Amino acid sequence: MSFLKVSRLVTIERHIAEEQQYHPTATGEYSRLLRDLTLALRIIARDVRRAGLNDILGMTDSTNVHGETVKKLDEFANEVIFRAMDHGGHLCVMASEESEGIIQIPQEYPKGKYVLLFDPLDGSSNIDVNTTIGTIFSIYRRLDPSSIDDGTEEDVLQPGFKQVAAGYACYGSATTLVYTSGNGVDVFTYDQTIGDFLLTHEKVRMPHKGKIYSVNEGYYLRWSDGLKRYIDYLKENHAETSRPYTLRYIGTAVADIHRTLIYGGIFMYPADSHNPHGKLRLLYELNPLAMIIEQAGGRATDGYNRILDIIPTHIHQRSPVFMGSLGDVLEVEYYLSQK
Ligand code: P6P
Repeated sequence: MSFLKVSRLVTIERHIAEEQQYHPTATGEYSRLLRDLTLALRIIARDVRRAGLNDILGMTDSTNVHGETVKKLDEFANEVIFRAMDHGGHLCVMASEESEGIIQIPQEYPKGKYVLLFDPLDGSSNIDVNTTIGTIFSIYRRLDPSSIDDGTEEDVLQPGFKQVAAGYACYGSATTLVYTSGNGVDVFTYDQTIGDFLLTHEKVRMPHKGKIYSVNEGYYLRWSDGLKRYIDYLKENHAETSRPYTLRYIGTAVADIHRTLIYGGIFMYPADSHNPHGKLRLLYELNPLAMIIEQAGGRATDGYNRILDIIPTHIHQRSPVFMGSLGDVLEVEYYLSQK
C-alpha cells in the first residue's frame, strides 16, 4: 500500500473545502451536503459501538424489499441518514437499500441539485457477532440542474461514471471514512475525543497485484468452470507469482473492499448457478465501491464490463463483481474468457 504521509491536521470539512477548487461548479451546497452526511455517520458509529448495550441488536418484525428480515440497526441507520439529509436543501431525491422505491424530499423542504444513494448498514448479518459493518454512499447531480421540483427515478438510475462523489464508513476497530470526489481516495479516521474525522491516509494507491483473494468459497461448486480454474490457479505453489494467495473473507463488502484497497488483491462476488446476477447491488454498493477502487488505481468489472459503465434499469438491480488490484482483476477476466 502506498499513500502520501499526512503531516497536516485536516478535518474532513476542511478537506472538502480544499477539494472544492477541483469542482468549479460546486457551491457551498456540496460541502454542506457532506457535512450533514458525516453527522449521520457519526451518529450511526456511536450506536454501532453501543449496539449490545442499547437493545438495538436483533431483528425488527419487518422485512425489506429483498425479503430480508430488517435488523434494528439497519432501520435505525436508514432513519438517521434520512433525517439528517431530508431538510438541508441539497438533495432532490434519495434511494436506499432499505426502501423499495425512490425517497422523495418532504414537500415542506427545498429541493437541491444532488442525488444521494446509500446502503445504510452493509453487512448487517454481522451486527450480532460484533464484526465490522459499514455504510456506503453515492452522490450524483440531478439530470436537470435548473429544476427545483421533486427528483425522479431517472435522476437515481444514472450510470456509475456520472457519480460526483462516493465513499463508505467502516465501523471496525476504528471508524474510518473513505471518500473520493474524483481526485483520488482519502481516508479519514474518527476521533471521538474531538467528534471529528481527521485525514489519515491521503491519495491511497493500490499495488498492481496483491496476494489476497476474497470470495465466499462455499459456493465453489456453483461457479463457472473458468472461475473454478482461476481459484485453483491461485492455490498453486508458485513463489514468483506470490501463490498460493491468502484467502480473507469477512462477509461485509465494505470491510473486504477496505482491506483490498489498503493491501491489494481481489474481492469477488460472482454470479453462480443459483444467483445469475450475483448478490451485491449496483447502485448503492458496487458503483460507489468501484469509484473508490478505480480512483486508487484498481479495476472493477462484472467479469467482462466496467461496473461504472453499466446502465441501471432498476434501483435494486444486482451485478456480479470482481474488483481490486488491476493485475488481479485482469487475470480473473482472462480465466472467465476461456470456455
Ligand atoms: P454471503 C452482507 O450481507 C452482504 O450484502 C455484503 O456486505 C457481503 O459482501 C455479502 O452480503 C456476503 O454474502 O453470501 O457471502 O454471505
